[in-house]
Amino acid sequence: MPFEAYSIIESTLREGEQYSTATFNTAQKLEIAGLLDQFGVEMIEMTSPCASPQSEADIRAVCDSGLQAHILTHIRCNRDDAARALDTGVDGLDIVIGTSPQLMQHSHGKSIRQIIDLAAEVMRYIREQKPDIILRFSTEDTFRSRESDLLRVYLAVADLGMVDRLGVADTVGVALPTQVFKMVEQLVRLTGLHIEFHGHNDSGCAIANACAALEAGATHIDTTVLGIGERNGITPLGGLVARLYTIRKSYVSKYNLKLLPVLDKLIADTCGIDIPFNNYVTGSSAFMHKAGIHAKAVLADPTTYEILKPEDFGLTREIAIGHRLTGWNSIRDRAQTLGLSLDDDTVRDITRTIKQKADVAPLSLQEVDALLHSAAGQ
Ligand code: HCA
Ligand code: CU
Repeated sequence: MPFEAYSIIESTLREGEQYSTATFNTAQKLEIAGLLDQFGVEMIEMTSPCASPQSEADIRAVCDSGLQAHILTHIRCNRDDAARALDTGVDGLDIVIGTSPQLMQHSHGKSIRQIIDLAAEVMRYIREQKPDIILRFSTEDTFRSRESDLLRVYLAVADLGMVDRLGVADTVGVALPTQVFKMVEQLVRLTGLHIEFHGHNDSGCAIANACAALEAGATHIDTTVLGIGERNGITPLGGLVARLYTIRKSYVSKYNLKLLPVLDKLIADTCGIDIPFNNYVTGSSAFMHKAGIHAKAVLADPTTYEILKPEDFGLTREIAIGHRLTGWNSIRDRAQTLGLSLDDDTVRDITRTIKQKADVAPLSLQEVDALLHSAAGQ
């Protein structure tokens, strides 16, 4: 079954570092990697050692910190980058080279033939140096590449018998779930290798595309905490977890879900941003119920309007009551919470008062409570 044996390649320390306000120092990288490891991600991808001296030192620091997760680094398809990356002691290398006409022309200027030859040379070199390293080969901008070019490259690399995984990357966030499904399904069928999906969110499909990749047989999905990355980022860890949880909770039971809010907050604070109000699981309104009809049903049985259980993530639901859409069931529930015994007619009267007042301006919880206390004479 596709969803039962997948791994997360958590790339907050690589793709995430490409987010506009992300600059993690060594201590922060160690903290983030440690928390991701406790959460249970299987692999952590880090910025290339070629990026800067500090990037190289930080890979070594994370490798030395004794985490369960495999530590990977991300490099261009060339021998020098590979040599520097091998020297850091990482468990795996993620190699990428552009295959779309745009990137072939403006990024590296190589033809498909040259890409295949270079990939073969680099893979051979890596395997000679470290036969056991986890090796992935990916094309960049897969979904704007010519299908015939892609198949030539992937089949040639697969035939070398040297890679553990092939990656497909929706670098510009252009792919539809159906396209991702077809591409992944084809690669699984033709190569029998593990397949990784990396998807950007420019047009809002990053989570759906990751899910489509898994449905088609992908084994690895790239995420970042809060989805941070180049431009508006990639598949968010929390969003992927929410998506898979709602298909079947057991698909995410291998992860320590209660750490998700801690991770989201850590990255938001470190990057100097807020968690978006509508974020999956951890947005301030993710478990907020407002309209009287919703609140009534949720108070009777939360599954009426909740597909995720806040308790599973160490969170609580909230019922907003001081507004004009409120209902008397919510107000009665609040009175009970405060330990006040009010008859139904009184609760209905207070509800009418709240609605009238809220037509002018919403009431705070304290103001609602004051009305309830005064009606109860307490
Ligand atoms: C990049 C591009 C990349 C690579 C993805 C991958 C993309 O910043 O190097 O190697 O899986 O989106 O194509 O992030
Ligand atoms: Cu990317």
